[in-house]
Amino acid sequence: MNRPHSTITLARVVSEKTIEHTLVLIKPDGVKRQLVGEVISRIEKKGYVISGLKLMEPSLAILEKHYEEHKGKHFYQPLVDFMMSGPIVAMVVTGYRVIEGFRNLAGVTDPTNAAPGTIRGDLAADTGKAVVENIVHGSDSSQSAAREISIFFPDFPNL
Ligand code: RTP
Ligand code: MG
Repeated sequence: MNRPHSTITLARVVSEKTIEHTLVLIKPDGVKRQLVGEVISRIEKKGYVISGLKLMEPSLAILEKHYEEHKGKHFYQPLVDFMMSGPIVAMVVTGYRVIEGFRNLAGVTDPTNAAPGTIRGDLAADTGKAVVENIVHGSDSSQSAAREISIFFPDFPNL
């Protein structure tokens, strides 16, 4: 059955508007434990697309910008030190509602409470350190995603 032309046009506009990008980081614990492939595999199996990818050692300046909302909290300095303790993998991940969707794939911050089936629930455990080591970071809103992608991928187009 042929749909009216106006319906097809509207559907295309709606779907273009709602495709999102999010910043995902595989933190030093994930890289050290050789979980890069596992994390990427879960993202791709879910149907999201990797649009940017690099292994890097982030500078203090980058981390201070990325974590500026946490400045002054008790875990801020341990978090920055942890994020500088080894290489990380930074990614731009793209898809319909991917910001919310990746946060659901990751599970809640505390791996003890993260649901089985999630990255943090399956692969991480709280070991009582000053900072929770929980394998991945994912942007928590469209504003955070745009801000964080511009920090880690300043040349990323179309934000
Ligand atoms: P993320 O930013 O890494 O995706 O994690 P999130 O939104 O679930 O958690 P957030 O509140 O933004 O905290 C950022 C990261 O700081 C570490 N953290 N440690 N010891 C603690 O109580 C504590 N609280 C937070 C975690 O690595 C968390 O992911
Ligand atoms: Mg956060």
